[in-house]
Amino acid sequence: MKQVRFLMVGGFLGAGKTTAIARLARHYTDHGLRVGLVTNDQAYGLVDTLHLQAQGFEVGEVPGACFCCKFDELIDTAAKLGADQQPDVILVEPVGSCTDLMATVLQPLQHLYSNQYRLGPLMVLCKPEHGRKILGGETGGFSPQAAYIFLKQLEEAQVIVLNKTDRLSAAERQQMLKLLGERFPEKNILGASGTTGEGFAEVVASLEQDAQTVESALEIDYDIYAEGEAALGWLNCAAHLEHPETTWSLDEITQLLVVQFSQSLLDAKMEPGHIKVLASAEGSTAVANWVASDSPVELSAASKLEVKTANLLVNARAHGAPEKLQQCVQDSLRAIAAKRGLACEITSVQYFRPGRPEPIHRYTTPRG
Ligand SMILES: Nc1nc2c(ncn2[C@@H]2O[C@H](COP(=O)(O)OP(=O)(O)OP(=O)(O)O)[C@@H](O)[C@H]2O)c(=O)[nH]1
Ligand SMILES: [Mg+2]
Repeated sequence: MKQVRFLMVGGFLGAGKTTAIARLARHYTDHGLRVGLVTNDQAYGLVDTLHLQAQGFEVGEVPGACFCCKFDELIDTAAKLGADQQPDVILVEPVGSCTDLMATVLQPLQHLYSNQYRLGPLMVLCKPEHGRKILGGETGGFSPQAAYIFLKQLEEAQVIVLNKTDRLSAAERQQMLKLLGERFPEKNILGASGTTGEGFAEVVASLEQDAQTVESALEIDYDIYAEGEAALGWLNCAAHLEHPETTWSLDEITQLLVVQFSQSLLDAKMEPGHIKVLASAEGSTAVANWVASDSPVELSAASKLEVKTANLLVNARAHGAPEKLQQCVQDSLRAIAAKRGLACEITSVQYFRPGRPEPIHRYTTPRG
């Protein structure tokens, strides 16, 4: 039986997982390999799924809880990729607030499905915007428990990638690599940029190794982990925007919305993990993102479209109460719509604090 390469790329909210996975998927496709992707979220209506599909990739989605709690769904979703012809490589993106993935997902997969999948090393991206502070002993605007998750993600990595190096000065990059090296002296640590491709040859080479056997599971306190996740407000929402007569720039409004969210969250003192909006119309998409209180809002994908109507998907994760997050998002949507004379209808919304992770499997020692 053909063994499909199974690669997981983790890392904190907004670390650049989806961007890196898209780059890796393009790399493998360019080399003649068939690629399938799997996304994951605590809620439904994922920006990442639509964003990756818009780039032409085949994407399976596991919504509603993290992979460890939905292990069987991950297996079913991965098995359905490629329909009549299996992919050669499956790239998997876990939720950015998840950790202990080695013990709860990868080891069980290796043990139970070794005839189907060949595991690569667990790669974890270090988000520089919060990493600099958290590795320096601060909490980066989050609760100490959420900062604990950030560090546990890196601790269980087999390859750590300091991502977004294009955004760092040589001195900042050196300082972050030094901090990572001091804290994780045994690990393979690389620097790369999912956006520019700098350092990606090394990233690809490191993924060619097989996963190393882990002698014991990550030492982790599930009470702290659960508190860390529950300190985050989580919101997924869908909306429709329309102007009865004139066209408007999809890119400009998408970016303006995230700028408005960012101002509202700054006023509420809610540190963003990742606020992202995907707007779609006429088969094209625009995506705007905000990943840290001291970073600018970015239009990461432009549509260059002038439209009269568009559908929006908002995925927002920030430190603080989900009710406050919902208020900020709703008020911002209404404010921008009113300013531009647009009719805005919110068609669905889910907001909550993530529940305690309850893994289906947890392997504490390797199993043959
Ligand atoms: N400058 C720069 N920006 C990047 C890089 N990688 C990602 N970004 C930006 O960081 C933001 C978040 O990127 P994503 O790839 O969506 O991050 P993610 O880890 O998938 O986010 P979640 O799925 O929400 O946890 C977007 O604005 C990206 O354009 C990079 O290497 N350099
Ligand atoms: Mg993502």
